[in-house]
Amino acid sequence: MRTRAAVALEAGKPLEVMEVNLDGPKEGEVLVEIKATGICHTDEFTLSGADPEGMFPAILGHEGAGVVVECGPGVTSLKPGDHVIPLYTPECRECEYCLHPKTNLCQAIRSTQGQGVMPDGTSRFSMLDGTPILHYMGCSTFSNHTVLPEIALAKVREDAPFDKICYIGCGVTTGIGAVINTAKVEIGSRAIVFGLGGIGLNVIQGLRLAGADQIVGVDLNPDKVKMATHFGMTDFVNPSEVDGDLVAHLVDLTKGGADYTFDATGNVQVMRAALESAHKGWGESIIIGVAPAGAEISTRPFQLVTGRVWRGTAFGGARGRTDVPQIVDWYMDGKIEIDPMITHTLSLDNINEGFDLMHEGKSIRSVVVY
Ligand code: NAD
Ligand code: AHE
Ligand code: ZN
Repeated sequence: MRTRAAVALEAGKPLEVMEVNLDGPKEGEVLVEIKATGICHTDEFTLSGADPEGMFPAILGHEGAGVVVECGPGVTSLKPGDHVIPLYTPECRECEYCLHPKTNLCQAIRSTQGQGVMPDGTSRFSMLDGTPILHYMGCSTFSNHTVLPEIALAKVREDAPFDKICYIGCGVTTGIGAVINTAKVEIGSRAIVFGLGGIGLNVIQGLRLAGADQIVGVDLNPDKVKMATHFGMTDFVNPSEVDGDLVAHLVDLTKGGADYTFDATGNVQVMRAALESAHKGWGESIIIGVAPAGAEISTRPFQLVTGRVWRGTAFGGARGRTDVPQIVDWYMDGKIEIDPMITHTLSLDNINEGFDLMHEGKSIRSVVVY
């Protein structure tokens, strides 16, 4: 079939909206009509050329929601008409990782996914002249139609609005999951969240859900304060307004350091500050941000010797097929909020505006509605 997609032809260039060819689903695969997709900072990261796994031409996008159109041979858990959220972290329920209680990082298709192809080693997308186009994070939600493996789709309830629940495909689940699944924050905790964007705000709403007493937000952009306060931030720190050392200021503000700190910036200097503002003896720092190729984290080992813990999380530690339908229920039941964070709604033709808004710090989430 033919479909319309925003194609990343090369790093650092705007996406180009065009008609592309899409082959039907093969064994174990599913054709999905994408109804809406968010634009995550990770899409920008890959488009910028900073992603060691970035390859072009590719169809980016990994925060979508849509409807099953056709199932390939052997697909048993989905049927045409089902509402689904694509999963860049699949859940095969069979691999060593899925069977281990301590991780959500299903590895069943990770190597081909990283190469931009389906599990059989080929792409379903191509230009009208036949040139192959790569998939991205196994999702490619910047296309009106896409093909995914069955294990990379969460079936969700049909009364949930696509233009909101698409955000559960990455940002919402990553932020809330980092608190609930990865850090396992206890009631009464003190926490610091670095970066009050599409992920950091969801960390904040996760912290409120978990019953944290103090939620400090740190961002260079003061325009983020209003929204962060709405979601539960109790104190705001703008590093550019702190006299002297940021870490010392945060340790003082949290009466000795935070029980939990979260990096949602992708900046390795910020990651260090996050680790070092965690409480001596027990503070845990969770890295969520994705850092550019070649970037490395550092700290004095003494920081860890004296009891701080440095950890990371992908997709908030969520097992997508199991946990995503539940998070959709939380949204539909009013337990979590999504609507205020979707600050801009765009058409596919205007998708590059979403990247401009992100660069200008004017959006939290831009959502493309097909
Ligand atoms: P975003 O652009 O919406 O938000 C980033 C925020 O960080 C902005 O508010 C910005 O002002 C702030 N910021 C930037 N530099 C800062 C600094 N030095 N000090 C303080 N604040 C600073 O991005 P997002 O969509 O929220 O994504 C955040 C990060 O999380 C990105 O690196 C993204 O790639 C990553 N991410 C990781 C996962 C995962 O599974 N681990 C999932 C989604 C996103
Ligand atoms: N390709 C990058 C790493 C990118 C990365 O860390 N991705 C996160 C999800 S970000 C979603 O917005 C992730 O899930 N990582 C686990 C995985 O297996 O990719 C690089 O540095 O190579
Ligand atoms: Zn993302």
